[in-house]
Amino acid sequence: MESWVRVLVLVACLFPALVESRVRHYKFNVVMKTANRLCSSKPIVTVNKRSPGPILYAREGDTVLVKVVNHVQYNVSIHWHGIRQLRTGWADGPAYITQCPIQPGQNFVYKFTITGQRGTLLWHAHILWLRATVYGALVILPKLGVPYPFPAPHKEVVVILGEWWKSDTEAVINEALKSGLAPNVSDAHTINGHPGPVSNCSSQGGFTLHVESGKRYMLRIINAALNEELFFKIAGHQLTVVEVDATYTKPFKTNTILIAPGQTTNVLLTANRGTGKYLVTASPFMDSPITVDNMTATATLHYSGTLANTATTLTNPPPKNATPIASSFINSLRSLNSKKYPAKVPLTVDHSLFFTVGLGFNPCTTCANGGRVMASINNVSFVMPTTALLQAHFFNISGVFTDDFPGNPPMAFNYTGTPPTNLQTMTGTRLYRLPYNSTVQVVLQDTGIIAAENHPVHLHGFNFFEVGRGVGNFNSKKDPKKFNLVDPVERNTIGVPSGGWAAFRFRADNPGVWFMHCHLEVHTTWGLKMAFVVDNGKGPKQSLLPPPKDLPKSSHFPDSDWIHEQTKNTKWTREENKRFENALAVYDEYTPNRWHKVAAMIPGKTVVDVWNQYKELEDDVGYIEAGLVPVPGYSNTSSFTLEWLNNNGFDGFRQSYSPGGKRCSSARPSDQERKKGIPWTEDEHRLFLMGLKKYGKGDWRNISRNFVITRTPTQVASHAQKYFIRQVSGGKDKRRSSIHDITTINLADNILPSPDNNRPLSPDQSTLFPQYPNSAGTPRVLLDWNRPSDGLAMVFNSNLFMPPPCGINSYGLLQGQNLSRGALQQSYVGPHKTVFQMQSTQCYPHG
Ligand SMILES: [Cu+2]
Repeated sequence: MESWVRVLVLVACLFPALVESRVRHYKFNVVMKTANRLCSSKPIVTVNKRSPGPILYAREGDTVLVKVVNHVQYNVSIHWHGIRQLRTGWADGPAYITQCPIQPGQNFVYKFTITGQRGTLLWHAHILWLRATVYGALVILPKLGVPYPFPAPHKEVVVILGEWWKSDTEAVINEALKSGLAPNVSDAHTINGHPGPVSNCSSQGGFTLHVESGKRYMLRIINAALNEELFFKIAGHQLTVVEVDATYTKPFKTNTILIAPGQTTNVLLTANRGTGKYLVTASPFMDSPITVDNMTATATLHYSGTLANTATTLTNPPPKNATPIASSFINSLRSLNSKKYPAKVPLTVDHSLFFTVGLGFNPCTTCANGGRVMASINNVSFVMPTTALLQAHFFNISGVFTDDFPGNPPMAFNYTGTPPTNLQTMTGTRLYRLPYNSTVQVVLQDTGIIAAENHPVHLHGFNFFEVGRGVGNFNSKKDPKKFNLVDPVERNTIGVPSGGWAAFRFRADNPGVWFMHCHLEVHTTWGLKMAFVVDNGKGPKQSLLPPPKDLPKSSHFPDSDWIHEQTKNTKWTREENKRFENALAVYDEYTPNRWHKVAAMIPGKTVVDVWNQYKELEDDVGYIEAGLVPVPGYSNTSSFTLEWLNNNGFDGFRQSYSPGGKRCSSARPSDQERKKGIPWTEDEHRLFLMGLKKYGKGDWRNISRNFVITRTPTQVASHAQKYFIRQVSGGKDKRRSSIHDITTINLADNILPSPDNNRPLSPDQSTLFPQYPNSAGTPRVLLDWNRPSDGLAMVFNSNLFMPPPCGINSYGLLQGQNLSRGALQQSYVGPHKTVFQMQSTQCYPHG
């Protein structure tokens, strides 16, 4: 051996950390597949033709690349549930929150590094209700050579729980949205994809967990169900809980575990019986009067050497309303809090938030009961944006969201007692802004509106510590005294008890936009969601990284390659500035590919250059406005010729820009025809100032929407620009007086309307009822994909029911389709029989 090779090998042995981190590549082909369950078959969306999908294995410290190729007719995005995504929020996955969805025929490589985490998590689709079948386990092994803090198991097995509908799940939720009522519950629960033997239906078998007597196993249990918390137990065996949500816990023994959607639990199981078969059950937990799927999914624990005709030892699942069993399990959870794995609970709180979570009821003339069930946080039902929030945040795109999410409910009431008379919720795309590294306490208070209910609330981008929980109303004086700040359980999904509250703390050390929502999919759909926007820190590695090159296209930056262009020249000449101003005037904020076009008008400047210049200009105007800076270089009005063109036909252009093209989602609701070329009236200007006061500079869309309703956002922007110039030019200006001289100082506070109480239906809400093109006949599509395992090119003939292109919108009704379940089912029935295979545990990373 060459000596330098020997040195390398020696280094590798002495410093395993230097070589152990690996890059792991996965390919997820999202494809349709006909699946058989409960004596009926239907086409489902799958990853690599499997549901549950492939297990993603990695080690702590690894970088994971997953190429997701969308071969189906839905828009798709995948969420790596519980992965912290430090500074890489672009790979988090919730559609319209951190990315535009991957459109049919498109692909995206999710790239993230797993830092400081090891354990079991899950991945799932994060759009529509696709996660009903698009889900799988995410197993993070400790770094090479690092042992578990508990006795090593002989073998590890993934046990992933799910829910199965005979009907198409998109049809189920669309019907519900149309009627305003709750969606149908599932027809069965599943364990590794199998409901288990079902009466009246020839057995398709069930999952079998093979064990050898005397050996120790680790079960990585995941609840991937859409809408139900589940109990899990095994006849005749105790389970030792050692980890939840990829954080180690103090080990404790239990007969039954409780697991909410989005949660994971690792348990050790000792096969301490000689032989035999033992029933494994997954059954619903629901301790309020809400309809659930009562079916118990079953599997079998099978000792090697057991005779085939041996009777299975049975067990009764807990009653579905077994609150004491649920509470006892949750109250037993504690962080391991060892020297190696300390519980870093924030001991002080910078932001103390009190959020009510629950249902509501809003008017709806077309709905069955004249209204629709809603859900909200602090009475805000979150409206999904049409531009991804993270992009809007990173690129400072105004009008997509506001950062005024209320830290407290708008009105105090007896949350778990008599509900208020008005059950209506507000709507909005409102975020809560957090400075980098601030500490946050959130108390989630369930409300009894319509019905009290458990809410498993999931926070993206962070783990948090569950410092307390209780029944009834949270008492801000007494309850915090009982908080556990020593070894509270650390997780990413917290179960808010029915008619009670739960409190958690976290440190906002991950810049980006982070979704928080109920992990009961039905509640999320109804609006029980919000997001935090965490600002960049000032230090190194405290900023959100730029978006990846292949991030699915949005309306604002259809060609996202631009970010990777190099900055060429940071100095700007007077001439360049002038060109820049002209370009801004020509291409307004709604212009697709705006910065490319602006850059094209200034020779020698790249897209990044103009972007930076724009940011600086914006800051300048802000400072000038605030009176912090004596009028700078731009003082002389003749050199500051930022006269924005007044609506030079962009509305028409916008409308002709096809929503089927590169937009993030549905077509931007077309602005009504508004007056063009007509001078602003004094009243309009006053309304503008009110809007400016309410929404701030830049949110022209909301100012147009809620105040100056006679003007488009572009017109408002243009007007604003003139107004600010007038302000900047101040006394030096010798021009005639104008309405621009009316400033906010002239406005009496008491005349400010409160548009939130009385605002028209937000255009964003119209995305609930989009117009779909009717699908012409049964599509017959030919799709190619490579199965990563064998590399064979396959031909997929979807000569079955396919929904119309839903790529455009997440919350669409299938208009023009027959929505009756029977009709759908009939069209699903096919001769295909599919066997879903349990993932074997032998595909560990070997590096
Ligand atoms: Cu909920």
